[in-house]
Amino acid sequence: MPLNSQPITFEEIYEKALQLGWDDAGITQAVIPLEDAQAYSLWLDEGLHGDLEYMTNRIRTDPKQLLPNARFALIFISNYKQPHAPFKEDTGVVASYARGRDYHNVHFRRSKRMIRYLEERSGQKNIARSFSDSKPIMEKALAVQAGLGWFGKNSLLIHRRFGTFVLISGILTTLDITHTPLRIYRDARCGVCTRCLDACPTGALISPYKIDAAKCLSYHLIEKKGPVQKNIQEKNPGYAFGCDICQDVCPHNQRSPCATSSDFQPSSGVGAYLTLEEIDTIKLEGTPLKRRGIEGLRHNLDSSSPHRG
Ligand code: B12
Ligand code: SF4
Ligand code: SF4
Repeated sequence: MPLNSQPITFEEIYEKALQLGWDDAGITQAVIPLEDAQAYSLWLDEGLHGDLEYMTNRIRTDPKQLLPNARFALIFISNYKQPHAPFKEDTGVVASYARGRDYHNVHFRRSKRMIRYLEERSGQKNIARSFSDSKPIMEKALAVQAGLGWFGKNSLLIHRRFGTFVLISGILTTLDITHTPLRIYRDARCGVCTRCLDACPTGALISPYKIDAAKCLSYHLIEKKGPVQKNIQEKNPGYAFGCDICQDVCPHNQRSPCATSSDFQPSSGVGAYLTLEEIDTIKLEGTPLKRRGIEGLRHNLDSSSPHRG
């Protein structure tokens, strides 16, 4: 039996999302806009995904392949902004998103509780499927459609309030949810600014809104196996894992608030800095660095040169 026979409203989901620890939420039809599907197709055709084989799974433009009869995508935002950590000699900087707990796990736990709530509230089972960088689906495109922000030239979602230092998660659902559509920011909003393109140390932002993944430090220090290529090593200004440069320079991040969730605080994970000396004793379990492993992090640290101004 449903908890309550009234139609489910987005307002109650929003309240629940804040209780579960998310910082914002939006709703949109479970459909990827044609322009995003086309931009993705072009990006693949140009080979800009590098060796990221998982990116060639074209079902990411069709959420109904993940959940047949999906009507809506609920999109949730976690602000993870951290105080700026300057580069230091003989020490590698960990990208802000990776200093605390692994967001995949954090979002999985929160989504499980949200789905249980939706099931109890509707009295129905098998009505939802969650994702957070864990399923083939275009998360930023859905977040834009849900009115949560817009695309920046650094190719990231710029959230209306929190800027780019946000992580996305979502739930597809077959339920009907009463809501008032939010304003959608589809148009380009960076104006003449090109700070992210100018600051990228590897030239990965090859043109506005377009990234060559295989040039991005994040690809080399997180995704790729084995030692870091020489030409990339030379351009790494001092990162041990990931890269924040195209976000650090963005004007939309200058006044946004730092994260309040304990999950994303450096004290709950590896923190902002790593050195070769501590690498064997560091606890990677439950943090994003687990993906790269000790050997990979050693390669990263070998490659991260101190900032040369
Ligand atoms: C593949 C991937 C990567 C790759 C490639 C990055 C990329 N931009 O695609 C690599 C390994 C390099 C990477 C790096 C990072 N990633 Co990543 N990554 C993804 C993943 C799995 C897919 C992204 C994707 O669909 N790419 C395909 C291309 C075609 O899409 P796109 O670049 O977004 O292009 C769109 C826009 O450019 C737009 N567009 C095109 N032309 C135009 C023109 C105009 C005028 C406009 C307005 C728009 C527009 O249309 C395109 C399609 O929507 C997502 C999770 C997910 N499932 O969505 C996370 C995700 C994008 N990553 C995330 C993060 C946090 C990062 C890093 C910051 C990590 C770090 N600190 O090191 C860096 C940032 C690098 C960067 N500048 O993008 C977050 C981003 C949150 C946000 N604020 O947007 C996501 C959403 C994960 C999550 N669940 O939170 N990532
Ligand atoms: S994360 Fe770093 S290397 Fe990748 S696009 Fe942004 S500035 Fe360039
Ligand atoms: S740095 Fe400038 S161009 Fe890049 S995303 Fe931010 S506002 Fe847009």
